[in-house]
Amino acid sequence: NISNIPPPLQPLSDMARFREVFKLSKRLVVLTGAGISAESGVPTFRGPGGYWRQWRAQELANPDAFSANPSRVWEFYHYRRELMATRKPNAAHRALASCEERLHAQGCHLAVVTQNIDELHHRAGSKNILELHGKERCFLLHSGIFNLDSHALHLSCRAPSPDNEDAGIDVEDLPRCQLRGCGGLLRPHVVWFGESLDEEIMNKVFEELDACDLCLVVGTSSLVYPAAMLAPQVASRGVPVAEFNLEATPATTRFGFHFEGPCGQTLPVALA
Ligand code: BV8
Repeated sequence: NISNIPPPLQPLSDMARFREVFKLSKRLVVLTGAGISAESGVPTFRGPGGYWRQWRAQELANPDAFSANPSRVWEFYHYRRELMATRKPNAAHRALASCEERLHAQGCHLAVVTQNIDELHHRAGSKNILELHGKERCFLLHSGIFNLDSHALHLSCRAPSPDNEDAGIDVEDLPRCQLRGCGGLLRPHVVWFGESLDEEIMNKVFEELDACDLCLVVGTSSLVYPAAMLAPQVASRGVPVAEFNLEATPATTRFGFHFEGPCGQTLPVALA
């Protein structure tokens, strides 16, 4: 009967126990998602700010949406890029950066593997960062020249409220390649849904994960693949994994530690 069914695995939330493990760690990998930037005022994908106008990010962050309506997708990314002009790293980003510096001085190693494109880890001072899904700068499809300007985009309202109309910017007026003789339409330098992740970056990620003796998973819903399978793979090797989130996720029961709360508060305590 029901009383004989063992309770689901309740991950430890014993900070003292985690810190014993952390003190022995020589090679740490920290996987981060949108939740680590939430306390910087950057909307997450599935939280309250998860919609831009009437669309979820997933409906815009894909090649079909871009070819169907490049103006709308560019407005979405321009809004997100402009938002970052007034957003700063929070205590969680800073705790990771100072922990990386401290471990490095002790001959140890910390790598940040992030799904985020907001570059807040860079701005907080982290050095060893692997960006799974790119960064928000636009780039040419065939050469890595970055080009951020588009007068028409600056004019468009871009505001996220659902009753805002599309700016309907002519494709000729969207960010274009400045290389002589090209003039091609630029796109954001990110990995969209349905696009493969960069092989070189993934190889480096697997090297870090294979070598780590402790893994943290911070502020991700663990819903998007292949990022969502990385920490469970580490846990399946018997390496300790600690999840820092506001709530349980589909991956929580795979991990030995789960610390519930805003990571801007929990992570600095864990890594002190
Ligand atoms: C690929 C860049 C091969 C762009 C992003 C069916 C089953 C399984 C997989 C698939 C499937 N169908 C298709 C797929 C593959 C698909 C996928 O996984 N889909 C999902 C939705 C089912 N994946 C892909 O397409 C990937 N490519 O697989 O290539 C291939 C090729 C062709 C066809 C098929 C496969 C590419 C995925 C990358 C997409 N690009 N971003 C941009 O940013 O605009 S994804 C984007 O969402 C993020 O980068 C991130 O990766 C992802 C998830 O977001 P999170 O970071 O987790 O954020 P979220 O809002 O979801 O959660 C926030 C969390 O933080 C919450 O848990 C919340 O509780 C917590 N939190 C909030 N505040 C705090 C907090 N925690 C702590 N403190 C706080 N203060």
